[in-house]
Amino acid sequence: MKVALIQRLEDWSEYNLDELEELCKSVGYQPVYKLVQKRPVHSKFMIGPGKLEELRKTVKRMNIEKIVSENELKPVQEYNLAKALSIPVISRTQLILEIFAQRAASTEAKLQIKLAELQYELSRAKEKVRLAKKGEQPGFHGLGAYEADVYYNEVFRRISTIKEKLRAIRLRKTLMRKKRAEGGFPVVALTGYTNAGKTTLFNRLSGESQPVSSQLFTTLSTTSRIVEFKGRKAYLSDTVGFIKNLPHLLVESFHSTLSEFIYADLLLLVVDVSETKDEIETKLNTCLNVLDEVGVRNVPLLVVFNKIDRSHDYRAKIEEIKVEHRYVAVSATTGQNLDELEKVVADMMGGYVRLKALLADRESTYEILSEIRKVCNVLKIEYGDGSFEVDCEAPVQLAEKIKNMAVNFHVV
Ligand SMILES: Nc1nc2c(ncn2[C@@H]2O[C@H](COP(=O)(O)OP(=O)(O)OP(=O)(O)O)[C@@H](O)[C@H]2O)c(=O)[nH]1
Ligand SMILES: [Mg+2]
Repeated sequence: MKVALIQRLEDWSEYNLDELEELCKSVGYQPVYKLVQKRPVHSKFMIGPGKLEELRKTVKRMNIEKIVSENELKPVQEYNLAKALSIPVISRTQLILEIFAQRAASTEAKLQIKLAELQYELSRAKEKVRLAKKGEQPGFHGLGAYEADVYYNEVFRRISTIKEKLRAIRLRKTLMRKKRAEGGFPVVALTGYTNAGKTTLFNRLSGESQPVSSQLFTTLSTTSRIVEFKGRKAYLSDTVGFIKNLPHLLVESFHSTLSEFIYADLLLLVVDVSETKDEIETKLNTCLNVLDEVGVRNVPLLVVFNKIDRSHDYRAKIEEIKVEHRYVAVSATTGQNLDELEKVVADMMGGYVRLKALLADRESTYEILSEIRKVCNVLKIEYGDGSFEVDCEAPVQLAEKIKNMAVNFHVV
C-alpha cells in the first residue's frame, strides 16, 4: 500500500520522517512521498490549507492510499484530513499499534495491544462523542449521539475485562519468577532501542535461533534461556525494544514487560554504534529515560555497543558520548569481543559466591555434589580422607545449603 508521510514542525521539534519511514516498512507499507511543514498547528487540519491542497493533488497523482502523520492528530483533524483527501489518515501512535497488533504472538502481548488500542480509542472517544452531540462530526462510525454514549461505555467495559485478564497472567508470571529465583541463577536482561541487535546477541550467547530482522519491533514478547558466562550460569532474557516518543499508553500497557527489568540482576543495554553520534546519544538516552519511567533504578547496567563491524570510528564516537556506565563494544554478528563481554557480565552479574567447603562422605552428600556439578562453576572437587573438598562459585542460595551440610566452610 502506497502511503504519504507528513510532519508538522515547531521550532523545538525534530525531523523524524526517516524513522517513520522505517516503521511504515515494518508494517508492509510503501512510503512514496514525504511532506514537512514548519508552522503553528492549524486547528482544523493540523497542517496549513495550502499544503493540504498540495497534498491532495499528490495523493491523486501518485495513487496514495493512506496518510501517516508523525504528529498526533485530534479526532476532528483526523476526520477533516481524511474527508479532504478521501483516504484514511493515521498517526504514528496508530502505526506503532498496527505493527504490534500484526506481530503479537503470545496471549499476553495480544491483550496488551488490545488494551493499548482501546485506551487510544477511549482517549479520543470523549471528543468524538462531544463532536457527535454538537453535530459537527455526524455519525462517526455510523453512530448517533445516543449510541455514542453507549459506545463510550462499551469501550470502558472492555478495557476493564482485559485488565482483569492481564492481572491473572501477571500473577502467574510472578509465581514463575519466584520459582526461578529459588533456582538461584541470576537474571541478566537484554534491553535497548528497537533494531539494536538484542536478539542477534541473545542467539549468539544462547545458541538459539529467535527471529532477527532489520525491521523495527521484530521481537514483542520475552524469551529466556539459561546461558553460561565464564562458567557462571544465568537466565538471559530478550524482549521488546524501545523507541523514542513511545506513545504513553503503550508504555503503560507494556509496563509489565518492561518492569520485569526491576527483578534483573544485570541489564545489558544494547546500542547500535554504527549510527551517527547524535543518533546513538538520543537512543541511549531514550532507553535510560524509559527504564527510569517504569521504575528500574537500582539494577546494575552494562552498555553494550554493538555492530562494531559496521563502524571503523566507533571508539571516537564512544569517547565523545561520555557514557556514565561501564561498557563494552562488540559485534553480535561476527562475534568480535564477545569473550570480553562474557567476562564483564560474569563479573557484574552478582548472585554468586566463591566458596571452599569440606563435605563428609555421606549418602546426602552425593545429592548435593551432583547439584553443585550442575549449577556451579566448579574449580575443584577432590576426594580424600573420607570427605570431599569442594572449591566452586555457587549461587547464593545453594551456597547457603552447602554451608549447612559442610564440616568446614568458608567464602573466599
Ligand atoms: N553488521 C551487523 N549487523 C547486526 C549486528 N547485530 C545485529 N545486526 C543486524 O541488525 C538488525 C536488527 O537485529 P535484531 O537482533 O533483530 O535487533 P533487535 O534489537 O532484537 O530488534 P527488535 O527485536 O526489532 O527490537 C538485523 O538486521 C541484524 O542482522 C552486528 O553486530 N553487526
Ligand atoms: Mg529482537
